[in-house]
Amino acid sequence: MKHLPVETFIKRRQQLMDSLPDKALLLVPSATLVTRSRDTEHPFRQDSDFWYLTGFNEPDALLVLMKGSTLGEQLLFNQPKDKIMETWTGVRLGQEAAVIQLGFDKAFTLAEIDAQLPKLLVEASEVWMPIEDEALYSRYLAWRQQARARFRKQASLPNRITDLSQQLGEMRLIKTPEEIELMKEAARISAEAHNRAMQVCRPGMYEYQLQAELEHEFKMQGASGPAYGSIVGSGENACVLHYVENKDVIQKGDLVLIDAGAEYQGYAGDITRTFPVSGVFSLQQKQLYNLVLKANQLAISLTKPGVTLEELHQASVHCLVTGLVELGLLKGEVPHLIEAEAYKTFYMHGTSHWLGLDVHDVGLYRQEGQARLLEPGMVFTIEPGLYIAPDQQGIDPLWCGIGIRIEDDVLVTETGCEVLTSAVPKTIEGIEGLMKGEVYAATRI
Ligand SMILES: [Mn+2]
Repeated sequence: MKHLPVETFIKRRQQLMDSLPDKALLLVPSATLVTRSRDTEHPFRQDSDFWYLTGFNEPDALLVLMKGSTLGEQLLFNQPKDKIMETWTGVRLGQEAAVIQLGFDKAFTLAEIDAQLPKLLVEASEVWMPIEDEALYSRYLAWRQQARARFRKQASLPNRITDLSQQLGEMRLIKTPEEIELMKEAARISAEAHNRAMQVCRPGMYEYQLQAELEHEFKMQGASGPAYGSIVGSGENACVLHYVENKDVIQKGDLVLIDAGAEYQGYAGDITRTFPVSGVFSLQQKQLYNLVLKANQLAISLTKPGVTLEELHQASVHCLVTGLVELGLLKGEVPHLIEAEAYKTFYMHGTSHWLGLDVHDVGLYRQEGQARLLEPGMVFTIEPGLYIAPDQQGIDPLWCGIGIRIEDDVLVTETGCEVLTSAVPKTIEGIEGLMKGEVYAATRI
């Protein structure tokens, strides 16, 4: 299992403080447990920002950073050691070990928050925190009121709060070499799970059984589980973009669309593949599939520093519309069909999203009204698709109920890009070969 060293997290905290004015007070809360039913909880998943800055996987903690603070610059408030509670819910790190293992200047118990925060506020020049976090904001107001009451004379409280999420989003958008290693592992495990699903798929299986095959592979390979709800849609279920019920029997002659990715050390893989249940594509399936594949490969070939995700989307749309006209599914002039957004009947989603600790990762898509330019270290998906509704009017019914998406994860490099998910086939020959039992050798694009 690969782990990031504690120095990485210390450095990130330092870097974040260095990007802000002296005495700026930063607050980053951890996630909390969410009730599933009565006294059971959903599996805990740490808040991505908190994880990015601490590598600490317990609930109910608060990270506090303040450059030049008299109390210490890197502070953690976390659950106390508690022998009885630990017997029930697992070992807690506690304060002493938090300083040693996580590299904090000081760690306090949760009970000390209300005593320490008002003191820090009096010292602070301004405040940075996730401003959409209502629970944190109301606690912040209480600390302010306490500060005013306790330090009536000296109190000159900060009068500006800025959204920390955006600042962190920009940091998280550019992946460091050690993050890229983890993302490659998430992509590799995800790819192997897709290969497994293609190899075991048979008519008569349930969609949830294919889901179980994928998620078994994730866990067996050391991923914490799926990075998002796995989508296994056979036949016309593939036309439902976020189909997660996965409840139907997989029928001979249909395609199966699987959109699933593993989460490894907090980082998401995100792959979609579409393949024939019986191992061989029909003529219509092949024609539509090759069109989506062409758009996928075109967008990948255009990816390099300086281009924008909007340009990649426009290129994909142009490619798909041209092909749809050739197949007779759209009628008219390509530029006009694009302008009128006629293609949205068949292609209604975007081509890309950032990928990282969140599957739809943070980072601005536009800056000052302009689509931002790609830079080395950015990771995102390329996922064109075509979905012909089962009841689509005005076209040959042979096309109806076919849904296809082909999604890869790409890393922008100095000269172009690297496809992180090439270990799972996507050409017709590659997929049919793997399903026949041939060994698949990954290709570059
Ligand atoms: Mn995606």
